[in-house]
Amino acid sequence: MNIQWFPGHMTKALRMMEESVKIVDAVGYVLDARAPLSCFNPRFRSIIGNKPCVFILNKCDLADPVKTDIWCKYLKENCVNFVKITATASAEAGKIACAFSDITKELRAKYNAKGIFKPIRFMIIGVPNCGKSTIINCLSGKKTVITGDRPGVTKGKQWVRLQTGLELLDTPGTLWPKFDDELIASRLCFIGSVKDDVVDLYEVSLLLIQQLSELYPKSLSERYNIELSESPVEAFAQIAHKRGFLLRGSELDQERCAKAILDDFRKGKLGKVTFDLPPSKIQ
Ligand SMILES: Nc1nc2c(ncn2[C@@H]2O[C@H](COP(=O)(O)OP(=O)(O)OP(=O)(O)O)[C@@H](O)[C@H]2O)c(=O)[nH]1
Ligand SMILES: [Mg+2]
Repeated sequence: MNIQWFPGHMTKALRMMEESVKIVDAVGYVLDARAPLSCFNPRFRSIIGNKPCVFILNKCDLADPVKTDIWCKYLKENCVNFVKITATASAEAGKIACAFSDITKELRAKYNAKGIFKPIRFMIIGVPNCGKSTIINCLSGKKTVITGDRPGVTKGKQWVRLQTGLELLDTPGTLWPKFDDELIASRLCFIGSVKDDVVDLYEVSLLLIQQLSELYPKSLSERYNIELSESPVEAFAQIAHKRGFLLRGSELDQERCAKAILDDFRKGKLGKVTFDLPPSKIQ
């Protein structure tokens, strides 16, 4: 699967993050709970350096709760700071604030001891569309930054000051120039981190069908009322026929059908799904 999407604004964003990390106290690293491993950007490790970092497992409402628990256990065992949330639910703000407060405890104690009042600064990073801006809005209790159900919504850096003394830096979602692993590339497409225009959506939908059939065999048959099939091409054709995605001469309307399947997945209509399991070693 060939993905060519590393636009200039991502190179600029990574450079901006390298600069900005010097003036922040900690990093909030957002992972989509449906594919946490695929959301690890190989460039982020050197950007974060030694800054305290909390992983934010977001979109838990769309993820398989059993696998989310496996991830939480794994992160805990590896002494990684994390919080699992659904950023679209305003009630989750307290959980995020708590996690941010925990990870900056020592720094705040130091400031308090010296009688210094200084805001605590967090930089929020992650692949496109994982919910960075939504998390900032959740914490601020209102729509402060723009969000959207497509990648590349946040274009530049934006500081948001909260009354609680927190300052949050929203950053544009970034990827990396070359994908060596097809599973990772495909999962980033499924969760909408890669722009739909730069990939072959038919190919992406076949990969989605293939992976869902392996991991959640009932999800497609229940949603589309089709027979389970070994072949993704055959399953795709069944869905197109059931849904009437046909062109003249009963040819399949591949583009409309592919978009519909991906859209259903992204809206959670194919059930709560998680593709990635933890690796044997944290990255
Ligand atoms: N179901 C669900 N949707 C979410 C959640 N968090 C964010 N979203 C949705 O995901 C989409 C992307 O959210 P954004 O906050 O714009 O994502 P981002 O990481 O800032 O994206 P870029 O700025 O493009 O990198 C929006 O449609 C949000 O409403 C969540 O926890 N659950
Ligand atoms: Mg954003």
